[in-house]
Amino acid sequence: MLIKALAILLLVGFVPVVAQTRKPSGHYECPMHPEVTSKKPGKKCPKCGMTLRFTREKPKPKEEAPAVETASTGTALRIPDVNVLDQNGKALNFYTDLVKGKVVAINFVFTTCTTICPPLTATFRRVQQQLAEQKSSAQLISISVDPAIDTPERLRDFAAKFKAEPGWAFVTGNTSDINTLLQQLGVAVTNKNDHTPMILIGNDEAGYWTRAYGLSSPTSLVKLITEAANRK
Ligand SMILES: [Cu+2]
Repeated sequence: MLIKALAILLLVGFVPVVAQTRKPSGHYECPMHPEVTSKKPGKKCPKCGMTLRFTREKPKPKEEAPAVETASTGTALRIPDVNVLDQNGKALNFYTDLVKGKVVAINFVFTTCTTICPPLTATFRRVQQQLAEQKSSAQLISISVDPAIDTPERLRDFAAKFKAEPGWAFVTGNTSDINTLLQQLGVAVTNKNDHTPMILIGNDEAGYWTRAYGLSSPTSLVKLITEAANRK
């Protein structure tokens, strides 16, 4: 009798375990707003309208994502002064040379990407042209999410292909420095093909940062950059 009861208990306990292991562990997450998550597929982000994507990791506890939170609330973002190289092979300190005291727009690309990087980069090109037309300027920065492959030479060719003008830095460096940078900016990716079309727009002097969808129209991005520039 006791054995029978135990067997039933074991069976009852066993079934949910099997069901659980079959379910892929993970959640759906907005590529632009990682704090927006859902257990169910097909949901859209209320902030930007993008469909949430399946992500294997468990949702991050809130205290682990301070960079993301600060970025989306428009307050100061701590930007590391890591050593980087630009497309001309020039050694720069990321914060001091590219961000300090400036209005900046940053996107995240890699040169061998065949999906969103070409349109992201073409959008930045149009943003640079439109800023020049309205006689305003901002430092544009494209950070490689694949620094081991993206040498300065590769970045120079990539920049030339998209007719980047001066004032647009393509940045690479050693993998650990670039990873630190990406983490601080809240865009660390475990797989480069999973990288987000998010761009960061900021006014360092005003301590103002905001995020935008990198494939928005160049005109709407220019508007956000101008708004950031006008912050006091
Ligand atoms: Cu890409």
